[in-house]
Amino acid sequence: MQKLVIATGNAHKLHEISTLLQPLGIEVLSQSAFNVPEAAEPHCTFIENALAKARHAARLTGLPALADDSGICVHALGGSPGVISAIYAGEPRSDARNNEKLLAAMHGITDRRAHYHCALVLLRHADDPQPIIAEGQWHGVILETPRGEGGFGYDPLFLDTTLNQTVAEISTDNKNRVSHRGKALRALLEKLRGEMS
Ligand code: ITT
Repeated sequence: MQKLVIATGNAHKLHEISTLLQPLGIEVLSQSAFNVPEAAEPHCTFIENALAKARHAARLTGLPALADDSGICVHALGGSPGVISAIYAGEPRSDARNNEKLLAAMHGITDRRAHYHCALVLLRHADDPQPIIAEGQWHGVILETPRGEGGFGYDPLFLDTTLNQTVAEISTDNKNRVSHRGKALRALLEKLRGEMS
């Protein structure tokens, strides 16, 4: 595989995934370079939505495609916002309003445990019957006030209790070392290598 389309419209995800794929020598292309419009994400599981996005991009570009569907799952909220993390506070999407809504929903809740989940699907072509699938999780807690300027989404509220830093306080490289996306991508690459050997 020489070229790979990253099936996302999220520039932060694209940056994290491209950084992780850099050592492989694959030409990583953004779906926006092909004017691929946003895919529908009607499903209630991360993995189904990731498959839908990868298939959409592979079909429209004629190239292998890798999609990421991810979100934050808060234990005390029964796993919410989950698959609707990007639009938790409605359209137009806004990280600031999503964070405010999450803080309001967790007002007075002492169990602050949460995890990020990432599902990755790689399709060699649109009708690939054997998608390469990998998932990863990152456990932490939701703070009561945001901290840090980096990252995106819920990163200023998500504290890694081992590092004692929010994700918005760490670099992309450090995030990729421990994140849900980093874990999923390393697992995916392991499967890809196994297949090519
Ligand atoms: P694409 O569908 O185009 O990939 P998206 O942002 O809409 O972009 P998702 O539907 O997978 O992607 O929603 C992911 C949302 O989950 C994202 O917008 C954030 O709100 C949250 N999220 C996922 N991973 C995150 C991370 O590493 N840091 C912060 N928030 C994250």
